[in-house]
Amino acid sequence: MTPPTILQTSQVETFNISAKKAQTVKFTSDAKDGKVNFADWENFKFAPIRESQVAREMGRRYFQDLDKYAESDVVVIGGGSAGFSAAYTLAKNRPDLKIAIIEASVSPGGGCWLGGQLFSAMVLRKPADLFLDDLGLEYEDQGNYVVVKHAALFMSTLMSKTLALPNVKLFNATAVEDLITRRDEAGNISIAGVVTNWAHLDHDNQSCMDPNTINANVVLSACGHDGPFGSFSAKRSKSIFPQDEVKFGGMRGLDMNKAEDAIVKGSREVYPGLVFAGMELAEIDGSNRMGPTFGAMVLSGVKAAQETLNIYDYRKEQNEKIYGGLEFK
Ligand code: AHZ
Repeated sequence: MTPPTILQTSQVETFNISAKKAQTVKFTSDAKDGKVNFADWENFKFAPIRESQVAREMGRRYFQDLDKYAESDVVVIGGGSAGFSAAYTLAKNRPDLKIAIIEASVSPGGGCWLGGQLFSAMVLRKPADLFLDDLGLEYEDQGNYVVVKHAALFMSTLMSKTLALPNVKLFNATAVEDLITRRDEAGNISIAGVVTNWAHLDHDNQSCMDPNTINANVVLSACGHDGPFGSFSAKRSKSIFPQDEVKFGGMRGLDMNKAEDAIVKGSREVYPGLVFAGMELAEIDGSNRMGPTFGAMVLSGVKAAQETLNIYDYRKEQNEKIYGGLEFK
């Protein structure tokens, strides 16, 4: 076999030099002297750093966030299109509330990085275009529906707008393993937070790996439809609220027209302190799936956020009563 040809440095340089044409790269960001010029590559140098500085900047902030969000106002489970739309709406409308998003995957976004069958464009039926306007996202108007040129453009914009809000913290690579429950004097159970763990722990080789907890006045679950990860809270609720009539109808077949209205209208507090949004709700209500049209995921998040705010003060008061009026910050 002929060995691969390895170019000598001089050959690479010769090639580059013959292909080069001087170009100016412009940045208008935080220029100190009126211009940013990375192009002086000969004299290019990063400012110095010690490795421990990097380690401490990351570690300190993460542990400060764990401390701050151990008492969250609302926990959103699942960072897909419904979960992020809900978190964005909540955090924007109530800057006084601390919103934690718990996402099992390292890469948040759920099933919303592509349209259907791995195609790029994303279809949203009106009136979901109003949400896109709020995000400042461009789309093609096709009458009854709009098209965003790439689902990833939608998801990354929604994510960046949400994560830039000062009252939101995303804990990704973190799974909700259970729900915190409370029983009031009358014996009624409500949800008062989540039980978490690193998502990538190898539970199979350890006898016990105790989890961590986050208290919250309302939990908003948007874990997606059933599958290896999906519909976690819906499944767990079956044994937490066994006295309730079983609310786990199982998602029905695809019907875009029926499915989208049903999911948005049905987004609500299903169990005390536990609001559902997105496709997890289809599993509870036994409603249809809609496949690759995303208006319902977005507006289900908006409706679920509104339902959360409607019950928030009541659930907070109830939570504090259980602790004899103690307030938690
Ligand atoms: O990783 C999951 C995903 O990002 C995350 N998740 C699930 N269980 C979790 C747990 N702890 C933390 N126990 C968890 N995170 O929840 C996210 C769900 O996102 P998704 O995009 O799957 O759900 P969605 O309801 O926001 O959007 C669903 C969109 C549709 S509709 C549809 C169809 O009709 O066929 N298919 C999809 C994917």
